Amino acid sequence: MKRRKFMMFLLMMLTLSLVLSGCSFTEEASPLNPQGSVGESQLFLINLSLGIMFGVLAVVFALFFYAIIRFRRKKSDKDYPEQVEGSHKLEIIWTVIPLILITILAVPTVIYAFVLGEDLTEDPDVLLVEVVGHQYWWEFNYPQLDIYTAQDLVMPVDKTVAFKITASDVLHSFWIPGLGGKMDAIPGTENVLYYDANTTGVLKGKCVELCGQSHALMDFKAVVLEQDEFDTWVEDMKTPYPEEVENVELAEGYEIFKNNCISCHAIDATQKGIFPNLKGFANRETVAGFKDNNAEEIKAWIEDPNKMKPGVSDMPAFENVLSDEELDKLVEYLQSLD
Ligand code: HEC
Ligand SMILES: [Cu+2]
Repeated sequence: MKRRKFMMFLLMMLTLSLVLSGCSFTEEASPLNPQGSVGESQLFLINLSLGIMFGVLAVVFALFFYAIIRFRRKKSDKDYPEQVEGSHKLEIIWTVIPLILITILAVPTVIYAFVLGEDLTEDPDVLLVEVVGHQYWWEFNYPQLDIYTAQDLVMPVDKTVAFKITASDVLHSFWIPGLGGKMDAIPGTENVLYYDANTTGVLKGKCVELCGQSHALMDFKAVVLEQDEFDTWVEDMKTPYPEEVENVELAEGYEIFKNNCISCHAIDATQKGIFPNLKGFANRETVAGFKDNNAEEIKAWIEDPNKMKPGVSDMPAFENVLSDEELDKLVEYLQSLD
């Protein structure tokens, strides 16, 4: 019976450790699988401190088990064992060893704290991105390139990208787990952070400060491109959407957009608006930062943003404003915004 209880206990512990570890067995970029030098430095610090901790743990447990087995009370023991007190040698050993370990831990930690905390936003060789957190979306501005965009953070591979991070309403926090640590986005304050990516691809980004009802849906994507693809993206973003739309279907959609949406959504990336700039929307990974970018989701979003993202207060619902046909035309138009 006792044995069964023990096995149950083991099983519970195993399950718990799996749950706590998030069961992440994928190859996805994460702090434990970083895709850039910042994340790699931080992983080194994590491994170093874990290594030292496990080393200490192993030694302490080994001594502990040795002591309880070797000095276990025997049947023949009638008295207390001989009581000893004070040992210069031992005291020096257990003072000096921790000092050495703390030093090994402290030196790289302090060095990296300064290196990773450096403000590179004035450096002409880095790409500067201004990040603004809003309930519940991300604005990304590229002042050097005169580009204003949202939700997809497009960046070139193997290049340092410096971020100036702030917020427009409440506290948010900017984080791309695959690239490195996070940084608070605070209204009225500009925090700085930098990342670099060493592989191309799409990485997950998140808001990591509880900021309201849809905090958990305040996601974005970091799209890492080869330098030449990035240059093409910049060029595309700077090409204005034609004033006159030739395609008849699209022209109708554009008309509906002009009447209902353009007061909030710019479609010219060189124009800073107050709400998400929709230039390049067709190429975005997601709708509203977290839904697959397809016609169905776009339509559902326009019909009622609040249904998808509870608490969105700035974008009205259009399900009772526009007809089904108008919505379809609008979706088609949005899908032409490249
Ligand atoms: C009063 C301002 C306002 C109006 C009008 C408005 N929107 Fe929005 N829209 C927003 C805001 C704010 C968001 C971001 C909400 C969020 O994600 O939290 C948004 C988000 C979006 C997104 C998602 C953008 C992305 O990159 O994922 C789309 C698409 C969109 N709106 C389309 C439209 C269309 C189409 C219309 C017109 C029928 C429209 N909006 C009208 C304020 C507005
Ligand atoms: Cu947030």
